[in-house]
Amino acid sequence: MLKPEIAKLLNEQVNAEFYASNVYLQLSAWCEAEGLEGAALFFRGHSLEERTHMDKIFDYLCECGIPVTIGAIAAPPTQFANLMEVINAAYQHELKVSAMIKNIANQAFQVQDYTTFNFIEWFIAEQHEEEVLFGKILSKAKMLGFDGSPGQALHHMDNFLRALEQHA
Ligand code: OFO
Repeated sequence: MLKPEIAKLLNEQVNAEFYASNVYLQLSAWCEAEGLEGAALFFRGHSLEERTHMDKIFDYLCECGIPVTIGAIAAPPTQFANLMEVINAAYQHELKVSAMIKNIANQAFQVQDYTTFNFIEWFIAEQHEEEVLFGKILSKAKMLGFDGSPGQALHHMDNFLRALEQHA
């Protein structure tokens, strides 16, 4: 049986992953509207991935006999100056999620809930992967001297993001 505080954190994470999925869907919509098809594809893929994260936690709570509550999901940000701002927003968002996941691991460990601790380890590895991925994207932007302005670097970044999604 899950301790109520752990069940609460996991339920909050279900909603946070739902929000993350919407954040990426909105970023994808922004990119589509800007004609950045590669970036749109990349963020669309990420949106779907976040949805699978939500499912994973949802299933775990169901297995543990905890009724899941889906709350109101806040609207994600819609206004961005350029693709660089979009990439930075995504990276910052991932850092926030990493902190939430680490907090669950920490709390589970403290109350000796090793089943949840073991379950959440997958998410720790996943967040590490996400941070590495966004680090790679930021390095590419730096290499190209990309600051979000229109031009060749923007075209390269769009293609780079498309390639990342196609090889994911
Ligand atoms: Fe759910 O992994 Fe990113 O946020």
